Amino acid sequence: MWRLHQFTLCPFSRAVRFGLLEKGVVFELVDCLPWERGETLTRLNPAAQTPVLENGSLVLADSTTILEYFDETVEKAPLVGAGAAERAEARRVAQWFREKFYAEVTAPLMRERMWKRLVVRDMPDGRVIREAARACEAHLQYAETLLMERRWLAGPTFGLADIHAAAQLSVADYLAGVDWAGHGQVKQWYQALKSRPAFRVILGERMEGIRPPAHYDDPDF
Ligand SMILES: N[C@@H](CCC(=O)N[C@@H](CS)C(=O)NCC(=O)O)C(=O)O
Repeated sequence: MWRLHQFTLCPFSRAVRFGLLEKGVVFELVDCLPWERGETLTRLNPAAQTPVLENGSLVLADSTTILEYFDETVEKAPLVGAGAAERAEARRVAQWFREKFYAEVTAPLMRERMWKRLVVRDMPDGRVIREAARACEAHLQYAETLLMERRWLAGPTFGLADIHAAAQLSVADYLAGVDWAGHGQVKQWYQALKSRPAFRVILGERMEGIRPPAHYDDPDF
């Protein structure tokens, strides 16, 4: 049985869970907080980062590596398109959200509204939150332009880019960092994601000590 070492508000773990559930892979969750530098996580992944997926002696770390492994080994629900150009676009948009959106939006929000609250019991820095909100607005605008000409973020079919974007956006939204107003196309796309059973499982979970806004898991937000 696959075991996924993760925590509820880790966007990279969410991406892996979303992909595995879409593909019908059976796994169990092992909750762990990377900042605790636990013995098991550090042994499995010397980088001491979540997510890590293990099955006996096989250990996979890093969300991209894990999702690629399953895209190569499980035929159901392919995550990147059939043609080389389609695959390149899926990877480009996925990386945009995994790296750029994470650095400018998700990571600052996690530090200010999750880590400070749960670990160091400090107040969030309003300046950092406002900067993350400005960055989020620019990313939503970019997604809006992509979705003007496509059904899904990287093309006509759901896949890797949607998974990484949904994972990052859902954590930012949980931490009250997303203003959806004025982004009709993105809202429509996110509504379609919210109706997917795999994503609903993820949205149904709560991180102890932090409550999301009321609209968070509402399909008609
Ligand atoms: N490139 C990795 C990034 C994983 C990552 O940064 N995970 C965060 C939690 S969401 C973490 O473990 N941070 C602790 C650290 O970097 O020390 C991936 O895509 O899986």
